[in-house]
Amino acid sequence: MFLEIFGHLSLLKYITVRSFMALYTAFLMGLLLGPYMIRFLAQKQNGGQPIRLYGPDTHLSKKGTPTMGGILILISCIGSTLLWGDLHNVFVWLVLFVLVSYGLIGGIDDYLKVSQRNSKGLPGKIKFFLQCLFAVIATFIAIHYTPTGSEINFPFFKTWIFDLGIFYIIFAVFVVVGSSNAVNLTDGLDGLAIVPVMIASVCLGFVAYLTGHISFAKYLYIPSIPGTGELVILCAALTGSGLSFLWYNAPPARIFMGDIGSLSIGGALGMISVLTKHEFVFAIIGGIFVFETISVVIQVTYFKLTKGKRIFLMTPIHHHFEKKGWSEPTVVIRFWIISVLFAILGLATLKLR
Ligand code: 57M
Repeated sequence: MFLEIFGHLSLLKYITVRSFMALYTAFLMGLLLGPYMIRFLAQKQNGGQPIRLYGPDTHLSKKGTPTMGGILILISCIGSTLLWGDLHNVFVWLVLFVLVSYGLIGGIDDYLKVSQRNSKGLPGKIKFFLQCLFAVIATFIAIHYTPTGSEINFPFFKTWIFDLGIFYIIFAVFVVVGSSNAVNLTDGLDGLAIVPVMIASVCLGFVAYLTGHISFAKYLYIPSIPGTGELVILCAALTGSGLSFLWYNAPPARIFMGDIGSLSIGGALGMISVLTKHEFVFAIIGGIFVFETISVVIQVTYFKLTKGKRIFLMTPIHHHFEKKGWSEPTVVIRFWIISVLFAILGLATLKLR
């Protein structure tokens, strides 16, 4: 919005300047709104997030913690993006569309869980159907506006580029929906999901800057997609809002993000990877989300095949380590370390090709 009003100020033309401002604006918005939001949600929810009895005992002490803190992330991220972003950029609107639509799915799910005793929330099939529907709409438009719309690129191999045609939509929907659910599964300990989300957001912002810059893209042999540079502002806003959320989600958490946060942020990250044509690189950068999801797939498959036996003590895998006796902050900080290592590996693939 500021670009439209004060566009004559040359300083505002720089993506770097606006990204910097977007990060700090989102952080301050989230930080200032936080206490009001926590009080409001605690009053409305009267009992907070239901805690499952089947789980690590340490989680029972979390009873009463309000959920749906994702509202804080959405307000500060979207607000800051609208202030500092270029509102004529279709890529920014596509990611905002995923953020809001997935936020609505998660928000309804959370609301049902906290407002009705013993409610399991929105049925899984409806949630999945809506996630797919919104992802199809977003990727359909994305293909139209991206020069290499239906192509997939692989890390390490600069000549491996395949045009999937209309089938690319299936692949892109898998990425967006998969990312959304993977972040959701990861969000099970204080601070566990939001830090890897911020790390992925910074990395994808960097990728968006490179793909949006003709010379850098050519030099690195990565797709050149004019306009994706503007996504850096959104990534910066997401990082800023994530930092403010972490302020209150740091152990012992005063608030959880809820599905309204995890589904929407996960979907948005997936969508950014689709728009920048770096879906596989994102799978490396967000390796911790992939790792958590694979642990659940292995556990559930083995559980069904053996009629009740388990490979891990409990999944998603962070619970396995809790059950082994690691304290919650130990699990969380070690998973952060692994996230940083995945992120460095993911970024290294940009040059190693
Ligand atoms: C939601 N939600 C947290 C909070 C957060 C198929 C199956 C593996 C699905 C999986 C599942 O439902 N996962 C998605 C995970 C819940 O947090 C809420 O949910 C939001 C995210 N969607 O924002 O609102 C609990 O997580 C803890 N928490 C924190 N700090 C945070 O900042 O401590 C969350 C955020 C909160 C709080 O305790 O109540 C969750 O874990 O429920 N299911 C599971 O994750 C369950 N796994 C399971 O049943 N595994 C089985 C296999 C055979 C399926 C097994 O391995 O034996 C676990 N969930 C829980 N306890 N709570 C089991 C243990």
